[in-house]
Amino acid sequence: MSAQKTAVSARKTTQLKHLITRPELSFLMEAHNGLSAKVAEEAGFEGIWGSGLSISAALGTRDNNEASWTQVLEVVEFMADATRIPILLDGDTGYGNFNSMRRLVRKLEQRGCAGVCIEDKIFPKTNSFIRGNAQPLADIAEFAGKIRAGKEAQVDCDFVIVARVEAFIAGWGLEEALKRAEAYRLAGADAILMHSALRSPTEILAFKKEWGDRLPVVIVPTKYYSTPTDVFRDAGFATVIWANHLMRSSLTAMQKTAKQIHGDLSLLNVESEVVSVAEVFRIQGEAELEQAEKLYLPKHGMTTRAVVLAASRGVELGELTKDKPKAMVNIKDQPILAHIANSYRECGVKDITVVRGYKKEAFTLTGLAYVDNDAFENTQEVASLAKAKAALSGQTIVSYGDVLFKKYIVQELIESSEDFVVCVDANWRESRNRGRTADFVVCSEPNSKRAFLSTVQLVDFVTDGDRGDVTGEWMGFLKVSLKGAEVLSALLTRLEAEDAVRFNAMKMPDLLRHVMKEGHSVRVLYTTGHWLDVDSVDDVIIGANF
Ligand code: SPV
Ligand code: MG
Repeated sequence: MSAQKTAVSARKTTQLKHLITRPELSFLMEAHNGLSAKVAEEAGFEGIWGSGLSISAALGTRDNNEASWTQVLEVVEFMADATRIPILLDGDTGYGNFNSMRRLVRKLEQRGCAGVCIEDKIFPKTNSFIRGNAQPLADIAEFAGKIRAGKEAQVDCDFVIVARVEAFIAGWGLEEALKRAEAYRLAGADAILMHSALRSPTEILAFKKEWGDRLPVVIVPTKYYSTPTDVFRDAGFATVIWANHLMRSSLTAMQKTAKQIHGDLSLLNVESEVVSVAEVFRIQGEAELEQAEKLYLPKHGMTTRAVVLAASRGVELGELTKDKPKAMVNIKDQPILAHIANSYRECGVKDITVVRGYKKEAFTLTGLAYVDNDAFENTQEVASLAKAKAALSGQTIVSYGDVLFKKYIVQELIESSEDFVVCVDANWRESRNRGRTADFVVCSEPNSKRAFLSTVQLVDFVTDGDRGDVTGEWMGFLKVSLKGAEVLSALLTRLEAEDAVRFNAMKMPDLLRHVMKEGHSVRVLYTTGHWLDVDSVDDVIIGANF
């Protein structure tokens, strides 16, 4: 079910009543738990038969009321929760006398079950196909009282009570079947289920001929399965129940799979024979939960991904990057990229996509997703980011493969709620003094106690660090929210389509300028230090103490 409100459809009780009373033949498919109920619904069935045989079998018990009625109720509740179509529960004999029946009806209504079928046998019952002839039938007046009690107990006027006649099963013949059906009709039953264990439909056809249309008639052709459905349709039956076929087919599959795995001690021969776990997640409704998490979880509880741009060589490191890109140069016995990945992981960011380019075969770290910018020699950062567009599908932090950082920087980005957020180092003068090329920025206000309390916005990028209006240095981090990721993704597509040559020359500051030009504000988080842009051999040495 979607997290959004959906239109209220007819009550399940009303739906079931309609299925049983409409002129057109209807079909109920058996289910015995939430999963099989969903399977029945997805196949297109309009209603479910909560089979006593299948539910007891699935619970590993016999169809002799070994499972208590409240245990059955639990199963039915899962089935009702999992589906929108109505359930007619096989309520056996009503699990006791008229009083048990009253309570059963009320509880079924409370649990979202649309109707119940009770059979005129004695508690504890036995399945109709096991020594049917030897089965005693209930006293007609006692059973009629049970039906009346059930009908008077129901709160919802459309709750359906079906009276099941076992006269043919017990070998009593047509006259007894008609007498019982009539008594149950007079007691208020909504329909008659006429059961038969013959291989042909003779008994139920004979009954229907005599009975006419006094009440709708439901049938269960488990034994006379070879009868064409049109025979039932032409005879004017109301509903056909396919009573146990999901349980039986799953048993076939489970027996085969268990035997195969036990024999092989390997999964190789079964994997292609069973549904994927992805299919299991689909039917469980995992996608809805993902959507709901986006709607209801606070932002910091949201999964954040990272995209690390690491396509360039880093010529400024000379010999160090002859055989490997800068991101794979070691600092403290580990590649720079390993330090970056560890810092991200410590902040709970596990889904990390790295854009490779120069010497891509040198990226030997595992646990990272790689995408390639094979045109790295003729393109810039934005073209690399475009290669990772698929990763821009939720809150994402984009950063560089040569920037080391303390984890609080990432934590602050994760906790920020704005759609576009950048980190700016207010100690920018240090960079300027070291003569590095840096992305200096002008922000809506300089770092100060007041800035801490207000929301500072990015105004522009400049290359001249001596300009009077410079307030810091961009550290290469951009966080985009779910919405920001969508905007960025669309912008990348559009810019590339508009002018590929210009696009290929674009750096991240150019992209951020476009973001601002489109009317989106970019929030600035000030920090002071605690990051290192490795762009010289000296930095590699400094990094050892970072
Ligand atoms: C059931 O499905 O549990 C039924 C139908 O009651 S039958 O098994 O044919 O009795
Ligand atoms: Mg049954």
